[in-house]
Amino acid sequence: MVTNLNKTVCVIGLGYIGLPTASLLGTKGYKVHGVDTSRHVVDTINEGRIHIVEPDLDILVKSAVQSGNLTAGLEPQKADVFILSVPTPFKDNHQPDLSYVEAATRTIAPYVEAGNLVILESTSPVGTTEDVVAGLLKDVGHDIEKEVFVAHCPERVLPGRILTELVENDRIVGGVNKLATEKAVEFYNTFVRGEVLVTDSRTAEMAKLTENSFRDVNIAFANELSLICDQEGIGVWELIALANRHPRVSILQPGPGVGGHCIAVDPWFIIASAPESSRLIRTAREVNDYKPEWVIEKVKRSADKFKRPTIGCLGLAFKADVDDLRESPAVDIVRKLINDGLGTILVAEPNLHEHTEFDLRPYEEVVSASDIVLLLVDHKEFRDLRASDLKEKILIDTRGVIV
Ligand code: SAJ
Repeated sequence: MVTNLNKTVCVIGLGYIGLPTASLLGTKGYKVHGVDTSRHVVDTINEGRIHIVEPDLDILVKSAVQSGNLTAGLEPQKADVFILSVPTPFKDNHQPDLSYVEAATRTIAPYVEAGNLVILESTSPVGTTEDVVAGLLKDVGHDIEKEVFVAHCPERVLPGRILTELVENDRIVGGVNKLATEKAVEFYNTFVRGEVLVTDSRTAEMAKLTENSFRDVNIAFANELSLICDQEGIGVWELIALANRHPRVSILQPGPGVGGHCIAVDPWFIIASAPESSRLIRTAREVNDYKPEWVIEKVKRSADKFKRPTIGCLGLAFKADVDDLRESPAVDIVRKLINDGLGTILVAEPNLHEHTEFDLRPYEEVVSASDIVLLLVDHKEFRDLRASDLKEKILIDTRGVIV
């Protein structure tokens, strides 16, 4: 391991990646200043508390803040290393929205000095590190060939396991030139136990998009199977378990659709830049995006059997045991069921205290009051439910967890 010699780091964006990264670096000897546009986020962190749910993050943030190694603010500070971890969503037409990366780069530009390293960690379309980050810094007079080192190192951590994976995962590092790559590799080697793999910034960008597209395509296969099995009267989870006993088959799990800020988004970055060549990736997106509609149709067919059914929806998050609702198919499904006036819709989300749109209830109450139980997320709380306890109810289990 290389020592960090009390270097300073400025992290822009204190969300699901920025905050864990900032607090981890704060406990590894770096002096870290985190920046966010939300006053609430900044205040919460400065009090040593967190605004998101992620195992053990509260302990890490508290310890980094108490040691004085992590501060948060609305404005950047001078630093040796700048890390940009801001959102990269897509626009209505599925084209990448790089406005946060542009804004973050403009925000740090006046603080950047010769010798600094600037790293883009946000998942980005190919060329973003060169054209947007290095490009904007160059436009304001920075010498990105010899003085300011710009690199991409995509985050690859799985929500729910972020702190472990931040340290243990291999990282892909690619600079806009050789010198930038070297500087960035040196930095990651100070706190990553996994291997730091070296490439250029465009390949690093594409690698991240590839990983998430691979997963999307494979989930689409499972979701397509769930539609076929439903028609054929075959239990899809039993089928997948059996097929997966083949030594070279490893099918993922069907669900109510693919959510989150990564897998449902990143493949579009590939499609946007190579539309003619990415037919499989596009079809996978379409298959996964169709799944929530299919679930709604299934609920409608069951609801037709009642005058005005009570439908209990279990889970809103995009996946198990997180509070993250971004791009969550469960939210879309619940919203549609309410808008369609199918009956009385009850909602449980054990990882949230409240929601601006839905009145959340304890899941036991939701289950007992419902004619139709719609399981949308495989949260640990719901795994204790048994089909035998739901006998007189209709159960639609989109995750295959209730036995
Ligand atoms: N899902 C299924 N079936 C499965 C697996 C997942 O329906 O068998 C659904 C989940 O319910 C969820 C969505 O897919 O709605 C995505 O969940 P996930 O657990 O597959 O992935 P994320 O979005 O939490 O994190 C992914 C990870 N990428 C890969 O595994 C290739 C993570 O390593 C990345 O760092 C992250 O995207 C990211 O930030 O890009």
